[in-house]
Amino acid sequence: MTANRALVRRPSPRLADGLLTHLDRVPVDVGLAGEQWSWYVHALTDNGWAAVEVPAADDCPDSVFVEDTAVMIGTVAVITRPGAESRRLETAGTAEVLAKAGFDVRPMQAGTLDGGDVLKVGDRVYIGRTLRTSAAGIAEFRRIAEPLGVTVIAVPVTRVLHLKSAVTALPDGTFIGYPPLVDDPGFWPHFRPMPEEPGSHVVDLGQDRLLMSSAAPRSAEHIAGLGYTPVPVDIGEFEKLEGCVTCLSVRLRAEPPAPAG
Ligand code: CIR
Repeated sequence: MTANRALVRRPSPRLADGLLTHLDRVPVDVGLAGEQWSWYVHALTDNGWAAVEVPAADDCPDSVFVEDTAVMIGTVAVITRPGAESRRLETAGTAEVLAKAGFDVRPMQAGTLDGGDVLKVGDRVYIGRTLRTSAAGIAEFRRIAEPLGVTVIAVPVTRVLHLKSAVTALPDGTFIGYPPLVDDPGFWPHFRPMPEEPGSHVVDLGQDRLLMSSAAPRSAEHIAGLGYTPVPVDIGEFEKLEGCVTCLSVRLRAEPPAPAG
């Protein structure tokens, strides 16, 4: 297993039935979503991330949002218990791929937690307490993760679906978000406001390159002004379902030990 791989999962033909919490339903073009997914995967591979496909889960409308099913802490893969019952079936496929790749797979046994609520910055792991992630889920995650050397910090989130729908971080540790959707901007050390809602989500591709939604050109310009290279990608069909750039992949940065024998 080489480093710099990313899990992705092809959209279900039932994508348009995906869950909505804060947005009104608008028609989703499933064909266009498939193309956008390919562009997203290309943006990863063009920037040095080999894509590892989790087999598609055609009966699970939200399965493309693979981030919600696993959280990586080095070579440990915490398999989540998604807050929406309809999404629980999605985790088995992710767990299987990660186990086969040699990661130490640890399924959560209690509470609920979505990967979209987990923001890792160095050895700190911020977890959104949301409609999807319960107090018991945070406690369970803490039980699994803290012995691995990280500190878990819980953050109440009320205005968006997941913590990372509101706040993500630049490689230098600056937190970014769109203030009307951030519960308490003052909570975050070094908070930098972004001028557009989709501008609050970045995926660190390494080498100062940041994957972002093409729906946030002014935020991209702002981020470019900080010395980073934005990599814009059109994920409009997924944004209609409360998805963002983070939720379409899980980056695997650590290399699991080679199997014995
Ligand atoms: C859901 O409500 O579960 C999906 N429609 C969207 C999930 C987006 N996931 C994420 O941001 N991590």
